[in-house]
Amino acid sequence: MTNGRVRIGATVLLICALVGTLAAVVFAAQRYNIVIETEHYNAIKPSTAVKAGDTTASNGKYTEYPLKRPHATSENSGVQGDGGSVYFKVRVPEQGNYTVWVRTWWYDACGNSFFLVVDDKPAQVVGGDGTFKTWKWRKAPQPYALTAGVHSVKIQNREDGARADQFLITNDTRTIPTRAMAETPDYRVTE
Ligand SMILES: [Ca+2]
Repeated sequence: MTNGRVRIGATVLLICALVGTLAAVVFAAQRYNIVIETEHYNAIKPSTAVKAGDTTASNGKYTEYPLKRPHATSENSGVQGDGGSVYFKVRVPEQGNYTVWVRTWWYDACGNSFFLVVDDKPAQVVGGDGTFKTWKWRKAPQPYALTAGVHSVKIQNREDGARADQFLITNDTRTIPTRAMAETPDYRVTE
């Protein structure tokens, strides 16, 4: 009798645990990792240019603020870049807080940042770190509260010699990109 009660109790606990797990799976917020190649822009404005033939860049291509001679004058003149940019339209499937990462390559300490402009929100500076001449993901300092629907993303020149390969928009705080990611064309708005 006692064994029977224990067995029933264990069975009830197991069922509760299974129902709880199922509910957690069903009701967990959907996680989205939206990845776009920078060379797949909707618009590009000089001096930002596309470069091809880099086997270390995803899809072999990237966009850059070409190196100038003399180097590193744009950010010292108060102009902050030359107005060049790449512009994208991205479909966000669900309302939420999204972090933007950009896979970038820096020339040196005077060529290590971009402006990131999402919709009409204030520009954020991406970069400023000291890892040079290798592709690395850099995160925009602040996440964005985005509605479901189409949003604009602009990567704008700030310091010459800076390159961008891909960007990632994610509502998953556990996503910490370390290498190139597969593009998600479903979220690109091409019209
Ligand atoms: Ca690329």
